[in-house]
Amino acid sequence: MKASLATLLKQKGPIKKIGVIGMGYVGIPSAALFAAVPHYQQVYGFQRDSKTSGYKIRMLNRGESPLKGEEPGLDDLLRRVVCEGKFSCTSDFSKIAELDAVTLAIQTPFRDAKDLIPDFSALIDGIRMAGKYIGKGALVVLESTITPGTTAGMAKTLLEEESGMIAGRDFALAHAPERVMVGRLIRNIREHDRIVGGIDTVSTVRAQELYTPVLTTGRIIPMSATAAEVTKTAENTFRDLQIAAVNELALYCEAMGINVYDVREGVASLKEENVTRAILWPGAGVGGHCLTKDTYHLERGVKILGAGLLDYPQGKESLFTLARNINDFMPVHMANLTTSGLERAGYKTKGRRIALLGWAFIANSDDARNTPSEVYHNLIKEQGAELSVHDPYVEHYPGISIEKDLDVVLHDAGAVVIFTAHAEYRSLNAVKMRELMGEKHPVIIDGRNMVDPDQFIEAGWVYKGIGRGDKNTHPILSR
Ligand code: SAJ
Repeated sequence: MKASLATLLKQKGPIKKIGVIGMGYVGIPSAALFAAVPHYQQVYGFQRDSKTSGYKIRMLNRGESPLKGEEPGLDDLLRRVVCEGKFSCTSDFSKIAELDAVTLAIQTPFRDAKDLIPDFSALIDGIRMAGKYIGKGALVVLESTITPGTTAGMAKTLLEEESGMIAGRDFALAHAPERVMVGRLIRNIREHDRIVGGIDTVSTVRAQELYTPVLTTGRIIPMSATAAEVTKTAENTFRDLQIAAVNELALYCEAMGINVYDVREGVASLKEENVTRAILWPGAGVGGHCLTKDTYHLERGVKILGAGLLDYPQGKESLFTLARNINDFMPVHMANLTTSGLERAGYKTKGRRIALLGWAFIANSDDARNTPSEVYHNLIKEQGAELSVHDPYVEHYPGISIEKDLDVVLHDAGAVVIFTAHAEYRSLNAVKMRELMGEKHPVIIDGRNMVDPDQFIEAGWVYKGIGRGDKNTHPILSR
């Protein structure tokens, strides 16, 4: 009679050796934190030695982080665990055979959001590699954000196919979604509660054992693998929905001639015991690798797991995808504000030079994945404008030259458009900028409420801001 998984894990003893497949924003801090746990003996980071990302292996083995941008605590931790010989990075996936646990932190973008077709190619490669080498009693954990049903479905099938073993009998399998944000990776992994969902209880308990030592203030929240997948996709979908709600409100406020930030302050002021009116911030768009796709993972999940079972208003679009459409509209709205702003200054968009401030999708970061700035850039370029891009953090981006010197992008520009809330844009000076631009009525479009409209209006600018219906039709002052 085959020993049960629980017996197998008991015989195997506590987790000592761990592998992390995927050396990116999630995998690197996770591996370093596992390696910092005293009773974890060895941690391997697995990375294919490809032209595009092979360099990471050599950097990591020198104790250097290949992640750009500020990541408090990561550099010191990495240097320490490499120095102690607890962490190393390799492209030799056969080392997985000696491990007690393997986690996968691999990107899961969508190939076609409209038809809900994800691009799981990189994830499938990673799962197959894990399946090829795992031994009896190993634990496999998916940390990537995935369509509900993937762990107990596709992943289980692939692992069993590659290993010739049975999940839940010969090895444990779970989903423990990452919940990190760039700029605070280490803190998020330690302090956020960790959702842990196994395909069975034994797998959940084994995964709890893996993550508990890494947490400081965070707690483990155990549930089933599918519930964990829904939790993760839902928390990002809800955030996207909240942002869409305040973006729609901002569009309404523009049309009604009022200031959305007054309204926001009012709505947020209604507090009572344990109840807050969570109203987020309107803006020029929603970017990043998470909110832009996790709604579609949730939609795909209910389409597959709930096929024929969902009771929903006939012919009505999902509230969640509608929210996606509203947030995807915001960079388009920024283009509309630019065109109407230039018209107020007496110009067509065609032939105008526009200074685009902020290429990163989020403030004070170099992360430009799915940046809304690109949607705007392409739209305005199509209208015949010439664009120059400034960003203090983003170094490179395919097809875009990013300028570090603000004066260079402002020189001879007819309009300035703020897309990212980088801190330095709070101290823009209307008079100095106007001189640099050499325009009688330069135009400014504020997509993140970074500047004081009155300072610019006073200096003879044409001002337009997201949600600023109170200012967007201001009289133009001659200066
Ligand atoms: N944004 C707004 N208004 C807001 C908040 C954000 O327009 O009030 C925009 C940002 O400018 C950005 C985008 O939305 O373009 C996403 O911003 P974010 O703050 O949500 O950053 P992410 O996508 O890196 O982080 C989210 C977080 N999810 C939740 O808070 C539910 C993070 O906790 C997740 O770990 C991360 O997704 C992820 O990896 O899933």
